[in-house]
Amino acid sequence: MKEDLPENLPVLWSFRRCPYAMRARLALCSAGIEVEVREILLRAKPSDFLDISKTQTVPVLVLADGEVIEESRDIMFWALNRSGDPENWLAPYHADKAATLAFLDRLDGPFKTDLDRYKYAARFAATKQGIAETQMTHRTKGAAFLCELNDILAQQPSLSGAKMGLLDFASLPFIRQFRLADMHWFDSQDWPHLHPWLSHFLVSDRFARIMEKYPPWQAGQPALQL
Ligand SMILES: N[C@@H](CCC(=O)N[C@@H](CS)C(=O)NCC(=O)O)C(=O)O
Repeated sequence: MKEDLPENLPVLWSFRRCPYAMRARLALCSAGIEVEVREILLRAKPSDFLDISKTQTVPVLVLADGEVIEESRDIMFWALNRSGDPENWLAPYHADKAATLAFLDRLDGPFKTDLDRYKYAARFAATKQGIAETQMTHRTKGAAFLCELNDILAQQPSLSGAKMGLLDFASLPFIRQFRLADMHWFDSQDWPHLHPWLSHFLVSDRFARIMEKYPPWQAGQPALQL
């Protein structure tokens, strides 16, 4: 975290534990793009954030010219394209755009739905039995997707191909969350290729860097850099 920043950096409105914000931060770091980070509390969003964000969700990136990029996926693509993609994260996209977008749609659509209903089942059912059933149904569906990822990782070192890239870093924060719902259960699953892929990420300097803690942003505070 640096405090002495150049002026007119893009501003990233972020929330440390949000998987969407994590993948945006991962892409910005890979791209080497300097941004001012403004950490917010989702239960107390500052008015400056509410004023610029249509969706009122994080992450949001505000460029120096005032352009606002609201979707994490768009922030990833913006950062990688803008920087010339130094780590070649976009290799799978260049190789097969339709398959890459279909993967991201599946991840952000059905898998994220299963993740939320598994992790926060009490929000989706009224009785104890209903909660338990919701949890099991969506854990099973999410696990089927994770089995598929394990099978891909049996064939190649990463979801993106020979090297870690867009598909890996777009999905790892969500898979981490799926594990956190019940680590004992997750770690006991027969996914011999998925487990080391996730663990490697969780102990990486890359992950440590984007998980640095920032105090919630307040108007007038010195700018903090990612
Ligand atoms: N489609 C958005 C979704 C972002 C999103 O849903 N973020 C959550 C936090 S993980 C959020 O800000 N929720 C608003 C809230 O909880 O008030 C993206 O990909 O950036």
